[in-house]
Amino acid sequence: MERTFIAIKPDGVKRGFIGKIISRFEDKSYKIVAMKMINVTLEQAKKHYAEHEGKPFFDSLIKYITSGPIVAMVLEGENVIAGTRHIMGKTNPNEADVGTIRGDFAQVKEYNIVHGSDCTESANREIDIYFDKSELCENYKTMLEIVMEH
Ligand code: IDP
Ligand code: MG
Repeated sequence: MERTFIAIKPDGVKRGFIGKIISRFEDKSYKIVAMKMINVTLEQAKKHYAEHEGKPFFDSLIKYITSGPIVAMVLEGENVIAGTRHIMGKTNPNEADVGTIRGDFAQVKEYNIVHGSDCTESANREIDIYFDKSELCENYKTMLEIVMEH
């Protein structure tokens, strides 16, 4: 089963959308394997966004992601990487469809309230940046998993 790293960015936390954003993923029955609220360190931020180093918005992006706590999550499910990016909508909230998180809750490309990994390699890399193996809750089954066993 595929896993992804999701983060509610500092603007999502400050604007009080933690519950609403998590609900979008829970509604789809993705399994929450790990979740915590943390202050991103400069080192974590630079590692996370290494692919954007050198771009005009890089410094501002690092400042943004370290500007307050994020809610970090590991979600699991069938094609969860593509599925969560679909639920989040396009990077630019003005191009994101209505009904997506970014389309419904954000206005500006930079401050788009949520992050999701874009491929398996990114997911594994990002999960490693934010979570210790011991923080992944692998000792429970969702109702969906229980039902699918029967
Ligand atoms: P993604 O978050 O949809 O995967 P990326 O291209 O990986 O989009 O960009 C990472 C983050 O950097 C975006 O979510 C957004 O916060 C910020 N960002 C991306 N492109 C721009 C830009 O052109 N101007 C300002 N910020 C940007
Ligand atoms: Mg990205």
